[in-house]
Amino acid sequence: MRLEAVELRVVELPLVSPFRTSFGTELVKECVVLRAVTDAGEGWGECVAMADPFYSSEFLTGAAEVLRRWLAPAVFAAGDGLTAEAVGPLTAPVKEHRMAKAALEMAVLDAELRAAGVSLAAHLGATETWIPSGVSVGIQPSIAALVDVVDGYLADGYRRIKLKIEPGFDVDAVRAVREHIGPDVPLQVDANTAYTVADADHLAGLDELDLLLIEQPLAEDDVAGHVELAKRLRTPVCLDESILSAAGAVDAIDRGACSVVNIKAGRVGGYLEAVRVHDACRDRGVPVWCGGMVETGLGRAANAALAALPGFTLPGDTSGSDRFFTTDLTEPLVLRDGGLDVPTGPGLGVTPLPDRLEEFTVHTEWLRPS
Ligand code: OSB
Ligand code: MG
Repeated sequence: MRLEAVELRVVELPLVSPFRTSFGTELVKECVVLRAVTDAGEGWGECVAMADPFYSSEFLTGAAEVLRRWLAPAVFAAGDGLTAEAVGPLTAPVKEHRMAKAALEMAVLDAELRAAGVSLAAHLGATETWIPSGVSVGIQPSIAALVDVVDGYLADGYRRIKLKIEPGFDVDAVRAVREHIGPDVPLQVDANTAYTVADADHLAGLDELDLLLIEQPLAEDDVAGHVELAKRLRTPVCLDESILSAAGAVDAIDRGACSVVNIKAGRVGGYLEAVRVHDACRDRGVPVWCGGMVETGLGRAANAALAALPGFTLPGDTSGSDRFFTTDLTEPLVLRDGGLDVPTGPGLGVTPLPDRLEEFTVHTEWLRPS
């Protein structure tokens, strides 16, 4: 295969409601969407870098720049014989920028799989045709509002609730939700690095609430802090922001920093590395689940494929399109019995609807070999 051109778009989709985390409030979804044009046909990629560098150091316009100046040229230079597997090695001279690399690999992989008539799920090694879905619930203006929002998602059928927490909106809010939903609904929390190890005694107040896990309580580079916290909490510690590769996951697990791993393909540099994270965790008996980055239907379909691998033993943040969007870029992914059917069509199994893509695009450019 040969990469002939890449269409780089910036899209903006309105959200159904503001999504608040400890690092900020999103009012719209903004991301880079790539169309890889190859001699074997087209493929689509979505970059999960957010508008601001508050979840990680990557950000939308930075990702666009690194794609246009270094990543696309490196893959154009491969000429004939390009494979999706080669995109990682070809772009390795560029340090970090994993979300940008992941988007380009995703687009090339989609093109390759569409040409071969193979679904992403089959290619990655999926063993399930349907996956249970959890939902990530943003920080709300009050505990009463939080309980109402959770009720709505349970009525939709979600199988697991994840509450965003931050200092001042944590143990009391989670206790109120646990008392309201009862002991049987799987519940977990995500702090997005909002605490320090000095908060260990306070966070131990979560231990009696029977949580599946606490996600990323401390700073992304604070491995030692997570080791210490894991010893002081009964609630299992799960890492998100800290895990950037399969090797990093192995290191965190071996050091005792976490006993569960959130896998996001963008954060680790692509769906192929995500499978390697999954394999490493599975070898070590560590459960994984599929995280989300408020993806459009493109990334959402790909996440459903990834989450169908056998080591994904906990429900992911694999919500239906309508959790975030009234109108998605693709045909919506629709919740069925509290989960998603794994797409079966070639590649991602979904494509942007042309009129939607035009409606939501705020910038378009073409990248070509020089
Ligand atoms: O930490 O898991 C996170 C969204 C954006 C950035 C980081 C995170 C999240 C979520 C939402 O929790 C997950 C989703 O897409 O449903
Ligand atoms: Mg998280």
